[in-house]
Amino acid sequence: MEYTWRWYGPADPVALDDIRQAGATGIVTALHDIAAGQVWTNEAIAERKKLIEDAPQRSTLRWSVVESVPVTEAIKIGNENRDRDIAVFQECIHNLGTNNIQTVCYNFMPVLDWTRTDLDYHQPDGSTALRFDQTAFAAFDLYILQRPGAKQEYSEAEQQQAKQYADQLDEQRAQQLQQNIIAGLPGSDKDYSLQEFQEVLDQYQSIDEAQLRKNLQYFLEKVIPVAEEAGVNMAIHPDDPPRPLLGLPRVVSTEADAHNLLAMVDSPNNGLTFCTGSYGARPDNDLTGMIERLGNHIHFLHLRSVQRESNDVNGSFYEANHLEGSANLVNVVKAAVALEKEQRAKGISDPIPMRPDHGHKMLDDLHKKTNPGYSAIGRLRGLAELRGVEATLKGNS
Ligand code: DNO
Repeated sequence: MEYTWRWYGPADPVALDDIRQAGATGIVTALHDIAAGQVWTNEAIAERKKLIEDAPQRSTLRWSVVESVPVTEAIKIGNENRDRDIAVFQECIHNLGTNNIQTVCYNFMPVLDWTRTDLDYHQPDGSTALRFDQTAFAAFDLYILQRPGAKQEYSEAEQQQAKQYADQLDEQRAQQLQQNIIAGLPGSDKDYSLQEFQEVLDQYQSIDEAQLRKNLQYFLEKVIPVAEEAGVNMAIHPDDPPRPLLGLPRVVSTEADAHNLLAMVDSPNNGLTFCTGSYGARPDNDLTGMIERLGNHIHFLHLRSVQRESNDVNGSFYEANHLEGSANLVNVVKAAVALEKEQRAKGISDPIPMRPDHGHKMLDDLHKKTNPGYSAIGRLRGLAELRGVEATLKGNS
């Protein structure tokens, strides 16, 4: 595996020099300062690449993966602006290929990207983790956002629990919950107010799961040929959490969804980001089996383990240490190593880029400003543990 690290650009509190010391050689980043729907010019890409790669006298980093090129709501909704926005997306892919960046992560989650309710969930060892609490989320949906139609999506018992939860929130905690859900996480392209948020949700009123799949297919049919020509591997990130939220459909949550996506456009460039944290939040996703079956369509690995708090597909979960939690990352790394071996036999010698996804806030992280999930030391621990697993499996430790 190629060891990579997500970097949010020059404003990231974890600097490129820190990343060099963490043992990563690949950088995963995006031009976060360019709004969704705007072109990433050749010049802007080249400039960022230079910043990452030109560091004389120091060990080298390369810009390995883009995470993410944003897909606009117009594309996901399929409205009158989608062709304009797809043309921009195509141009971004073309320009990234020109700059020799060959892996592009993106996602097709309506409105919200990844979502958590608690960004500082205390762990017994004193570190803090990210958590998705289904009851807190329902409390937000039913009693803070007060989304029309929300009630039908929760059972009586869930509504009652959510009500109890909402009743004990003071103003500040209610505000915090709202902030965490709709504006708290790095990488999403928008900060919505509650009202704006509801307005965007409303635009999805007529978009059900089948329609969202059609819109994804339309997008892929236009984008994958451009990616083929540019030599870029497209890697869709799964839904996080992997289930519909707020009445919005989600279509990249399960193994069947992944196969469905690959069948939409048959091309090696039409591939996946295999995120063990996102897929692993569902008990019915068999992670190692998925790696075996999805095989060389996996262009990028996000390795982390969530602890599921119940066996329910809609259950709560928190992010465990990388070698703990519900996913068995030793088996996952084993499957990834086997996949690379298989690929080498077919003449594909490039290792699969992997990043330690998320990490606890721990040690010095606890006293610093960090991007939620993207602390330096928590991820350093994760990367070190995963490298150790790989080295042991390969017998070169
Ligand atoms: C979640 C996050 C991200 C995010 C992607 C989607 O799991 O850390 O990986 O969802 O950037 O494109």
